[in-house]
Amino acid sequence: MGAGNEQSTKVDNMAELQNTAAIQIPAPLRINDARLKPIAEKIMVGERLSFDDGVALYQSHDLLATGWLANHVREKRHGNVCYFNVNRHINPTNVCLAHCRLCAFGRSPDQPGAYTFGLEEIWQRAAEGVAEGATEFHIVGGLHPDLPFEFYLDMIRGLKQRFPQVHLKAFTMVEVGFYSRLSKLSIRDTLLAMKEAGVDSLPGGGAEIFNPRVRKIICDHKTSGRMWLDIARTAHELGLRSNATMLYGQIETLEERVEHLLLLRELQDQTHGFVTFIPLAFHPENTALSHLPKPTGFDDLKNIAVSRLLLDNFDHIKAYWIMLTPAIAQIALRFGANDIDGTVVEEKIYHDAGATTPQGVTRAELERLIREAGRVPVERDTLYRPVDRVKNPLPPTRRPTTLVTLNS
Ligand code: V47
Repeated sequence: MGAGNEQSTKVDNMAELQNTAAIQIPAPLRINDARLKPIAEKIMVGERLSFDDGVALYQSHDLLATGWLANHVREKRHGNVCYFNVNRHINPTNVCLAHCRLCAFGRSPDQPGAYTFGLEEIWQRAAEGVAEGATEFHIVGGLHPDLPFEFYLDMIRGLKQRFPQVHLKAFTMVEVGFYSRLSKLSIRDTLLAMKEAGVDSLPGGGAEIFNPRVRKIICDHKTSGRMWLDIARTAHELGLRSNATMLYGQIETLEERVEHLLLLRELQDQTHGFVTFIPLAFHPENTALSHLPKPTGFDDLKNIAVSRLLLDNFDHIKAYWIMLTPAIAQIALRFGANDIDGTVVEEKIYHDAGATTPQGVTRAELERLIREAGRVPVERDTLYRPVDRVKNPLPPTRRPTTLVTLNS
């Protein structure tokens, strides 16, 4: 039987079904948890959600209704498009003074596994990224006690000089706070020096959970939540856009998650400087909190959906595949996320904490993941401008040895 005939049979069957009184085509949104009904009404008319709405969404087990609502918002903003980028993570050092209990990446200077790359080595890694078509370097590292601020500025200047076409997304608010203390410059002057050297935007890390109760336990020596927000505000005022994150699944309460999201929403109302929000699931392995359970897929999808619904002034919600696993990241594209991050290539922070995902994927693999989820892959740069590979063709393929295909 030809495809056309199959089609007409399907249509006839559908008409038949609709004429049968006993069988009803289900309504597109089915809400089982009555507490979500008034929230759904608000969302459908574009009304802003409150703190209590956020807590109710987190408390609800009606994940399909929450996901449907988040997907509705996501499709209204972005249609069927899912963004990805070709990027390269560079972590110049894992030597870190902070010793956060949440972290498996940081090392004392004399601890086995401690490393610090020299400038030439960093530029070499960057050159490999460029050979793979990277449009972005994502640069974050530990708070090294002995490297001067000039080292980081030289690194950035060297990258900009060698690869002026590549966007430098470098240094979290926590690193900025540390460099400011190190160099005895104000936060504003530290950011200005970074910008002058060639930093184009800032990644969203180090936000964890802003509430001081949580920070005291998971990262007590780190920049406070208030300070993180102040540094982000200053960066935005200076024209440096940034991302934002939330580390969920450690010891925080649902109320503390909502408080965190609403603080980001409040700042975004004022500066419009945040580009994308990335919920990050805590990976406990090899950390001082290794007794805590691993995040569940249910909680991962709920965090994607609730952040899409609460952060009504953020354009983009990213499902970071490294942290979620490609399988959950794919489903997240139907629960509110419109971005799956990038090729990454050499991820250390999550892999030191026991992540079992590959350290990087090819562009083709990312596109396949997105297409299989029924979305249209669009390669973007860091600021979500589409990358035209006709005008800027990919370099001849040179698959690095660190790459693993997802189904291998
Ligand atoms: O700041 C650290 C988190 C962040 C662990 O801006 C951990 O585009 C889980 O911020 N388990 C770094 N999480 C990653 C990050 C990021 C990732 C992808 C894209 C962007 C972006 C930013 O990872 C840290 C911290 O919050 N982290 N240790 C751990 N054991």
